[in-house]
Parts: sequence; C-alpha cells; structure tokens
Amino acid sequence: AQTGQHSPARRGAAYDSPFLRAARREPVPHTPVWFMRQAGRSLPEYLKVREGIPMLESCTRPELVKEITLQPVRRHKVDAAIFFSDIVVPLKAIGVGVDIVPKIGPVIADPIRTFDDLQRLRPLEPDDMPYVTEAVGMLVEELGTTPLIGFAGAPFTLASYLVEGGPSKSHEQTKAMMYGQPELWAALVDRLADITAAFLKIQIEAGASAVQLFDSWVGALAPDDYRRSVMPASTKVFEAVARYGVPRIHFGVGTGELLHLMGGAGADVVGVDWRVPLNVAAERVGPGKALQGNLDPAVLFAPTRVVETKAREVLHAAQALGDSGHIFNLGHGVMPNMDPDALTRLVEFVHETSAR
Ligand code: 1CP
Repeated sequence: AQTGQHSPARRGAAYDSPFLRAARREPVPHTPVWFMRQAGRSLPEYLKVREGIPMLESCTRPELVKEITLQPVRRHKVDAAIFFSDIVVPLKAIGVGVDIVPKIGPVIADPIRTFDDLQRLRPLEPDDMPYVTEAVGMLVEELGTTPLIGFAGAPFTLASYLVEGGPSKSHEQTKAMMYGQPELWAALVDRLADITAAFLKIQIEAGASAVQLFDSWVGALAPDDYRRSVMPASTKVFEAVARYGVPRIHFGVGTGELLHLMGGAGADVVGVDWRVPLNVAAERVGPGKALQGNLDPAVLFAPTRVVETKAREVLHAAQALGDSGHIFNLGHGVMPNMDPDALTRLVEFVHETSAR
C-alpha cells in the first residue's frame, strides 16, 4: 500500500539533476555545488525580508521560507536548494522551550538532565508542523528541476543543545551524561532519533528529494565512543528514511577520525570538512559512497585567484572517486560576513572547471 510513496525522487522533476546524479554516483555534466548555510545572513535580501521577524517564527511562515530558500538559488545558481528551517524547529514543534537568540544560537529554557525530563520529548507528528509540509510543497513546485534538500539535526548534536542548554565548545554536560549515565543517554538519543526521523519524513513526503543529517558537533568524540553511544541512534534515523530511496547525506565538523563510521551509519553521501583531503576521505569512507565538500570556508576571504587555486585542489582530490560521486561544498557553513559575490564566482568556477 505504501508503494506510491516509496520513491518520490524517482518521479520528481529533479531526478536527473547533476546534484542527485552525483549523489547516486552517476555521470554528471559538471560537478554540482551548493553551500551549507547558503541562505541567511550573508545575503542582504535575507536580512531585508527577516527584518523584525524572530528566527523561529520565520520558519513557520511558508511564503517567507519559500522566498529565503530560493534567494541563494537565484543569486548563486547553486545546484540545490536547502530548506530554510533550523535543527531546533522540531523541538519547538513538540513544545520544548527553545529560542534562537541573535549572535548566540539555540538556547533551551530547561535543559534535559534526568529521566523525568525525557517526558518532554514526545514523538513528532506531521500535524505538529503543517507549515513545513506547505513550504516544502510550494518550493518543490517552484524549483522544478532544481532539487530541494531537507535536513535535520542528528541525535548527538541535538542532545548537546538540550543537555548543555545552548551552544557549547566542550560539550562537558553532554559527555558527562554520555559517560556517567549511559542508560539515560541511550534513552535520550533514541527519542531524538525518532523525532529527527519524523522531521525528515515530513520533508520527504512533502517532496524533498534528498536529506542531510547534520551532526555538526560529533567530531568532539573518539571513534569508540561514537560507535557505542551515537551510531545506534544515527543508524536508526537513516534506516527510518531508507525506504524512500532519496539520497541521505551525513555531515559533521572535525570528523576525520569518524568518516568511516558515519558512512556506516547509513549515509549515501558523506560530508567532509576541510581538514581531510577528499582523496584521503575516499579511502577512509570506502567504496560505494559519494562525498560532499570540502573547501575551507575561510578561503573565501582570500583573493579570487587563491579561492580558485584551492577550489581546483578540491576538484583534483575528488578525482580519486572516479568520474562521479562528488558534490562540491564548503567544509562547513557560509559565514555571515562572507562576500556573496565570492560565492557566486565560486559556483561559476566549479561549473566551468569541472565541465565534462
Ligand atoms: O537570525 C538568524 O539569521 C539566525 C541565524 C540562523 C540561520 C540563518 C540560525 C541560528 N539558523 C539558521 C538557519 C539554518 N540552520 C539552516 C538553513 C539555512 C541554509 O543552510 O541555507 C540550516 C541548514 C541550519 C542548521 C543548523 N542550525 C545547524 C547545522 C548546520 C551547521 O552549520 O553545522 C546547527 C548546528 C544549528 C544551530 C544554530 N542555529 C542558529 C545558529 C547560529 C546555530 C549554531 C549555534 C552554535 O554555534 O552552536
């Protein structure tokens, strides 16, 4: 009975786009490129439409979400759009007290520290976020052959915000729970896996043709701890969306030592930060997976010829993958003070240099 919903990507207008072809490791006319955090504060047109509207509220307004998601596609001619939302939107949708504070990031009113606190993490239902279904539907219609990437925060990264109460560099409370109360930790990340899987499903059912699971801060862990304490929950997320047949991308920062395990959790495409050259990453991840990355975002602050030299190095290292299987991106997100014109030029350069 589910067959009709199994593979929207197969039927979608974006199915043969360079981005989706590369994710499936099929031949491409040029290396596709998009940027993590391509929408947002680097764009004057974003700052204009967001004026006076708090971040989390903006995520609940479909017309606004559509406009912001399309802005970088129009401006930079990137090969994919990423849905404008945030990793904490599903938490807000189930009633967790969370706000996004300017210049700080997500702040949690009452951090999760005990088994009792877990009761606040109830399952996420599609009816909790009708605005997501509506915005994705409108976007897919408008984007035509350009794919829309849905996304979510992975259990570890969400747990870090929930346990710490906000952004953290050391993740000390999070690790204290993981090491000191393994049963509580396992229950926490398992609940988060269900919420994350539900958020991804809502986006896929509405028409997203790929998904990216952001485990931005998991590079803080050693491989054995990742394998024991994080991988089961991330695997659960990937398995929950496997039946849709849309490419699943997995990314984190500082994950050089974890790339093999992150691929093993069930990703079709492994995102790589700038610390590991793509030819080395290809060896670590092993055959059968595409790679995404990995120009150091800070390079964009250097002169154009330097950006081009470094971008060429990334394309060259990606040749280790063979003819396809590379999606060009930065090694982490676009920074708010980046010159958007430098990004537009980079897209053009990657397209021209990689044209087959
Ligand atoms: O008012 C604003 O403009 C706030 C800035 C902002 C924006 C534009 C936040 C707060 N979130 C977002 C949107 C967002 N968040 C997107 C869509 C935009 C796009 O990519 O084009 C995405 C994919 C995210 C995902 C996200 N949020 C991640 C994972 C990606 C990554 O960069 O590693 C993380 C860790 C967050 C948390 C978060 N939300 C906002 C900030 C500033 C942060 C990071 C805070 C921290 O350092 O811990």
